[in-house]
Amino acid sequence: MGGGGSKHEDEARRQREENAKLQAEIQKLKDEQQRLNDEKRDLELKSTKAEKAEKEAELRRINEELEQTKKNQQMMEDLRKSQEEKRRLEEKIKLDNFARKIEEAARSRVEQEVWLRQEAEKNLEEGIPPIKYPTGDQIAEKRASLGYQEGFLHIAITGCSGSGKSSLINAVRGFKNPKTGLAAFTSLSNFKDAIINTLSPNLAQTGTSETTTKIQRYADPHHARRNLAWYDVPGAGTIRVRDWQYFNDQGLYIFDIIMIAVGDRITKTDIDLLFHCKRFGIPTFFVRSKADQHIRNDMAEDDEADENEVRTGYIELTRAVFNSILTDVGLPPQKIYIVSRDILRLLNDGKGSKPKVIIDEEELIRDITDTLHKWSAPAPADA
Ligand SMILES: Nc1nc2c(ncn2[C@@H]2O[C@H](COP(=O)(O)OP(=O)(O)O)[C@@H](O)[C@H]2O)c(=O)[nH]1
Ligand SMILES: [Mg+2]
Repeated sequence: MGGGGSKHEDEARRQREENAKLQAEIQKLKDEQQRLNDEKRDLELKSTKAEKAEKEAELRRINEELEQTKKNQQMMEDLRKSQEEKRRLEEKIKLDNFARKIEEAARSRVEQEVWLRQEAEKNLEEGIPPIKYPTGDQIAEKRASLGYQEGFLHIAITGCSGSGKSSLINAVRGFKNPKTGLAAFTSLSNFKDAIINTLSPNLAQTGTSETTTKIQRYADPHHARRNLAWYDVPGAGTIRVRDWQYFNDQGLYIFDIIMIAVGDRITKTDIDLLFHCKRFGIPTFFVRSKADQHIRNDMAEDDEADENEVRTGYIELTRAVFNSILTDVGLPPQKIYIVSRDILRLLNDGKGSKPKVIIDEEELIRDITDTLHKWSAPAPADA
């Protein structure tokens, strides 16, 4: 070997090379460390990000839950408030209704008294003899003789002779009129009917001449109306006495309800009856019977008449006439029930057939039944 290199130089070179190697090694390690550090930082960064996101999500969820709970609480509170408000309103309505009822009762008592006083003064001025009112004894006597029973609703049907009173009494109880006279003997079954009818005190006798001479009481076969007593009163027009005397003689003042039947036209007698009922504070049902007959008659007057139109015209005219009469004589407005015997019977005979044409028959029955229920219902204890 070129011998020129000293041992010392070799050593130095080797040392340098060794050094350089070490340096490279160190650098490599440093790089590695750097890489690891970076990786570590990266990893750390990533994991904190994920953790943070998770924490945030958790936080959001908690917030949402909190929000929801708050909302629920608010809803419950609102609900409670509105229920309380409703209860308060209901309470108020109940009290208002009660107050109104008392006020109405008081007002109608006062109105009735004022009306009676005015009437008495007017009669005095016009020289009309004062109305005679029954004494307590007379009332008790009439009640006993007519079979007035506490807890029963007593309805008298009055009106002129032939106005259809007895037919109404039969029909509202679901019965046909008894066959009488010649008609009873036209067939064997009619004959049988006639015998049954004669023997049956349950049917009100009907006919063109007045058949009722004294007040008759009839029970109602309907279970729902078992506390209703019907009374057939002799025709008002048949007795020639002062109008109030008829009312007093028949003892009409003892009745709970008076039904006035009008057949063909409204007469002074019918209006007098309305006045008497008002004097005695007795509610009335004003009934225009025989509607079928009237409509048939109107139809006969015009060949081209349309039945529906004729019926509508008849109903409107009847109501208008009645209203204008009431206004003229100074009576408060009230309903007029337009009915036909046969329709009333079909609605009440329990066979369930529904007549095609109903005018006021259903309403009449409903209003009577309602009146009965109000009558027999015990007074509410709390209102
Ligand atoms: N077509 C028809 N005839 C009736 C009606 N109501 C009663 N009548 C008849 O009118 C007549 C007198 O009836 P009635 O009930 O005896 O009258 P009252 O004298 O008031 O009792 C009788 O021939 C009944 O058949 C009805 O709604 N339609
Ligand atoms: Mg009669």
